[in-house]
Amino acid sequence: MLLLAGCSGRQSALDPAGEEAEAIYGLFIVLVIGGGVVWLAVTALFIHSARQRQAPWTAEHANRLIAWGGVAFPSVVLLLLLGYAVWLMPAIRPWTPAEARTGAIEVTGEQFWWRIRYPALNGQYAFETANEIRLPLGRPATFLLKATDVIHSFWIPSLGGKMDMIPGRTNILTLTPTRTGIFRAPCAEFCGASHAYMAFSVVVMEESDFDTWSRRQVEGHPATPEKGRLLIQRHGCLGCHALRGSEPRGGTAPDLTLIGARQSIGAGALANTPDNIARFIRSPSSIKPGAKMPDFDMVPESDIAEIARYLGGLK
Ligand code: HEC
Ligand SMILES: [Cu+2]
Repeated sequence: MLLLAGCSGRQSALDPAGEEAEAIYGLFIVLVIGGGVVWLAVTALFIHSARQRQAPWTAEHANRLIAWGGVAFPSVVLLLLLGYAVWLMPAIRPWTPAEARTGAIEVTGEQFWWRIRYPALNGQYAFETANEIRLPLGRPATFLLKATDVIHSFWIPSLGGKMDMIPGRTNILTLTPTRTGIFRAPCAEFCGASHAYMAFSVVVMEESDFDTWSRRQVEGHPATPEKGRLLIQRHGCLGCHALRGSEPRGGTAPDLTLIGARQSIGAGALANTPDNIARFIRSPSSIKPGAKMPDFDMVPESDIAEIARYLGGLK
């Protein structure tokens, strides 16, 4: 029972919150119970025959046992399992972008963070964000999975199976959330020194909350002449990061437009607090080895605090 308590939670394939995860969970249960029954039956047979202490079997008797127990039985079991898996397959098949009414969310794996682009009607993307995916409850969401540098793997255990992200290729995956909540999705393919610090959060919301959130994202944040924003411009952060409403528009690093509303910073590396944002800016390399952002420990402490306060307030 104590061990079973570990099966629930925001990153567990054994606590499904989506249709595809439920199908995989069902397959898992059938395999565990089926395997358990076979094991018990063989063990019972073994004990039974060991107790009997009969004379050795004739060759004909032994051959019959091999034919039934070693050929017929496994063939039937494997055929049944294959039939079940083939029957299950259409349920976990990806939708083509044309089938998915809502357009497809483009997710790109980068060392060591996730670029996320939401679709607009005109085939462009409506807005870009990073390290957090929000989804409306009950609607199938199709993901176009890409990578820029090395192979990463996209896996939201609570919602479905995993799919590799391969440079130069687009893989498609469709997931349908059936429960609201916040889930964790780790990168599932070793991709470099900070692979273990490469996760994103998935927030499944009621449709009306989702619409409010995406409208906020499209609007971005007004470019008010606040001190924090001016410091971000002055220290050159916008060479890499985009902050919609400000020029220039960098694109090689996570979009910071509404970073204050995210669950975590640094792709799941730290809780999202102004103190942690300051820590990250001062020295990303001490939080994520190999991170592709230089340390900014030469920037005055008061400037970093001001920037962190400003970014934390972008909700
Ligand atoms: C050379 C490009 C570059 C510059 C310049 C740069 N960054 Fe970054 N920054 C990155 C990259 C790449 C990441 C992603 C690191 C990771 O998570 O692996 C990042 C991550 C971040 C994050 C975490 C984002 C998130 O989604 O959690 C914050 C906050 C941040 N940078 C702030 C700043 C600030 C403030 C400055 C200016 C003082 C700055 N950065 C300058 C490249 C840059
Ligand atoms: Cu990775």
